[in-house]
Amino acid sequence: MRPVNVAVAQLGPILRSQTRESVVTRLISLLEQAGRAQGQFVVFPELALTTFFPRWYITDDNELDQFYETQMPNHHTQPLFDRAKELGIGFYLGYAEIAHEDGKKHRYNASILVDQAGSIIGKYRKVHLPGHHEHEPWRPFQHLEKRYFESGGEGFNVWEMFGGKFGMCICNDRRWPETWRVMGLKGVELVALGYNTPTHYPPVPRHDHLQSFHHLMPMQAAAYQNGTWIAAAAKAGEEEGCMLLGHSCIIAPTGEIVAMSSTLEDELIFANCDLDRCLEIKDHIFNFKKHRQPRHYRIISDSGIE
Ligand code: CDV
Repeated sequence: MRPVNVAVAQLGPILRSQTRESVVTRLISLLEQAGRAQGQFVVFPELALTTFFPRWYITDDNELDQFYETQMPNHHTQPLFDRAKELGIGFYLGYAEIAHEDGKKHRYNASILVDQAGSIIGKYRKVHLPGHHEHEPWRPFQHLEKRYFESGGEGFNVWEMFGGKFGMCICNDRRWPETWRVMGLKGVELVALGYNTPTHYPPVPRHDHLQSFHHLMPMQAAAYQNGTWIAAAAKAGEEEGCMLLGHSCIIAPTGEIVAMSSTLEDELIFANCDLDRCLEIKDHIFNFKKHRQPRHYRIISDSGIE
């Protein structure tokens, strides 16, 4: 057995007026609650330090920059790292990143894996950016991720943690089978992810009632098809007039949901995830070495859409 006591820390809404200090205080409170319940690894949502700012068209770069971190940890988030280290808890955290690389300023929707000693051991930059690039006034709210972020260049990796292989992705990535299969091929055993999913999808509003189904169905399939645990944390509830899906969850390698949030507020859910259970799938029904037929899959990576 390789058990890891995983806690998913769902967040309720974060208003635009709320300070980083007040948000980090909420994160620390959830971390401490997780610690009291013997949690070893805590998963926070996507863009967990701010409101979901891509819902606004912001033309002033200085105003936009307020939502990003230029360093991690920084003076706002250091107390979270310090408390996690004291409690011996690892965590996943999503945030907006400004990076200065090749003499240029880059913006990413990023996440990190922090080990029990408080060190960042992994960084991920969101690959699948949903939404649009230009202001679309017909929408009740914008989804300007394509304007405010670049797609990450490092792809989907896995890192050694808790004696297993941990991976990361962010929100829209969870809908793409390729996200999971790449990590699956790298032997992933637990994937942490955060999300901000509006329950209203302006381009196809007839799917609004399916938001929870379209959130759970690809992750349950992915957990099963790749033999991995999945821990998914929502930013939930009505945030600045936009309702965000809850249903934070932990999914077993069998595809079964073993824990799910029941509010749209700050809430913790737990599962004791035995990483050895991944072998029930990886060694048998989805034994890649024995059963995959990659020669028939080339179009997926070679050419994409013709
Ligand atoms: N933050 C996201 O990536 N949200 C998208 C919405 C816009 C569809 C999602 O896939 O949940």
